[in-house]
Amino acid sequence: MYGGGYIFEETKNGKPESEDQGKLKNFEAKIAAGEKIEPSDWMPAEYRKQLIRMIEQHAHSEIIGALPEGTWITRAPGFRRKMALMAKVQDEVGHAQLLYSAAETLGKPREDMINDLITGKSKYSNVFNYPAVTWADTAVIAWLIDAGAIINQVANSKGSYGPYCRALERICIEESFHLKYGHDNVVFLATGTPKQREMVQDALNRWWKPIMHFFGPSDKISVHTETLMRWKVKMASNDDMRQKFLDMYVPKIWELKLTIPDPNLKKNQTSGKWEYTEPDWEEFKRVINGDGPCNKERLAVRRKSEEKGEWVRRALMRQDEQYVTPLS
Ligand code: FAQ
Repeated sequence: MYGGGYIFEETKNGKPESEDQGKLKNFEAKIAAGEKIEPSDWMPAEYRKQLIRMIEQHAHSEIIGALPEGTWITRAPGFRRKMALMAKVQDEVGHAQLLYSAAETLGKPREDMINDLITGKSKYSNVFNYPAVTWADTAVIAWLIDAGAIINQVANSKGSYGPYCRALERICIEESFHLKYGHDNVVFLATGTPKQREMVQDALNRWWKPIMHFFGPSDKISVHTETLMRWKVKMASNDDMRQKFLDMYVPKIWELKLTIPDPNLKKNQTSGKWEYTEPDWEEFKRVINGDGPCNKERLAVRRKSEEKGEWVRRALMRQDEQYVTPLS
């Protein structure tokens, strides 16, 4: 079992169970047959470890992902947009809850996951370390980042780990509402006054690079893809997901007569693949390792809400019968 100190190896007669070739064969045969692996099923320690890493990072991304757009709730133009944005942000936090629950089925306690987030030990998506400078940024996030998330998550919802796949299915249904909301906002701005068009073009210029990074490092340098694809945790490589996004969304962006800030972006008619300027992977590494424009701010907000909510959690857990609220 998953235990204190995160020892993932299960042992049998002193031998790590992950070395049990018979079980491994059955496990891989099940995956090859398209069956789901459930929490009580035997799984190799590395599969468990990889799933915890990926689902936990995904959960953190949803909860931190609520912050860039969340800062616009009070400033959204008009009551209708304010309500829609509030509902979207609330959905994203709900996705985090679903994902933390899915990760918990693998044995890592939620408190430990939150602790790893706020101490900077765990990663979360690069994109949420950039600021939403204007209202148009929220439109671009809701359209294109949600689109990228859907491409990734619809594919991976057909994967091998039952609890994660079921969470992804539900998340994708909600994300598709977000995408429509984001598209509506982008179209409104792109077909509006020259100032509104300029705002949305500026936002696209700011977000293009983080969006290209969003799908993960190129297949040449991706660390985990091979193992994760073998075990059907990832159903396509980072580059293939990026290509799919370009295929689906570049034409839609061009349709709005917006300019994509990459002079090298074009579809190679022979290979059928998009060519683009290789994203700066050094910048990507800096951002995911804590040195992006908003990393410190994002984690400070999470730390603060963790501190402020501590009394509620303690009261709920009834660890302190004599509990008094901070106001008393
Ligand atoms: N950001 O070997 P690979 C959303 C790390 S949800 C940060 O290729 P892998 C909803 C990676 O962890 C968005 N780190 O890794 C929303 C690894 O580091 P490690 C989140 C990244 O796992 C919308 C290292 O680089 N989605 O947006 C990123 O095979 C709007 C090497 O990379 C998910 O989490 C990145 N972009 O592939 C919310 C989906 N890419 O752990 C609010 C599930 C890579 O060794 C508003 N995750 N890294 O230290 C996945 O599909 C995969 O984990 C990838 C990365 C594709 C993200």
